Amino acid sequence: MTKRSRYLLTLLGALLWAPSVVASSTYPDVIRDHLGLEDAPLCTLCHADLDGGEGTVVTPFGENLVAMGLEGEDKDGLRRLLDELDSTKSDVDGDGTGDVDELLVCGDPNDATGNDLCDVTEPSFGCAVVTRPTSGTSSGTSSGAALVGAALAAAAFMRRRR
Ligand SMILES: [Ca+2]
Ligand SMILES: [Ca+2]
Repeated sequence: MTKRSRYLLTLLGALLWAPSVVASSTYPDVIRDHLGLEDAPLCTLCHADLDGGEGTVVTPFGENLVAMGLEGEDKDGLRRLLDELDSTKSDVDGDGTGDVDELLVCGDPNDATGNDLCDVTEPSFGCAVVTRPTSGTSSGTSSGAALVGAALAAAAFMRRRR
């Protein structure tokens, strides 16, 4: 095995070890696609902050989905529950407009005062890129570690060639 092939195997291993960041769509993407929205809603539609993650669902909309049986990584279940929310005209904030109807017009189903969900800056990170819920830690951290490992392997290889 040549040094080059060892290097390539090391790099490939590091990349495979990294969590799949782009391969799996997440709940915000499922909501966007299922409802035909222009943009995916922020993680704070359901979660306490933009990091998302298990045990951080705190909003009325998110708590309602959990009460209806939604669990993590159940994209089909989320689609089914969105249809159910739509057909039952669920209105968790009690402002007279259904949750799904609010999402369709950038309204906030968690806020009866008329906040506009589309009038916010999208995060460049957060639950929309977290795809490994079982780790309990940020996958961004392990992804970064994998990339650092790959960079170190490349640097070591380049040093040996000199
Ligand atoms: Ca409402
Ligand atoms: Ca509302």
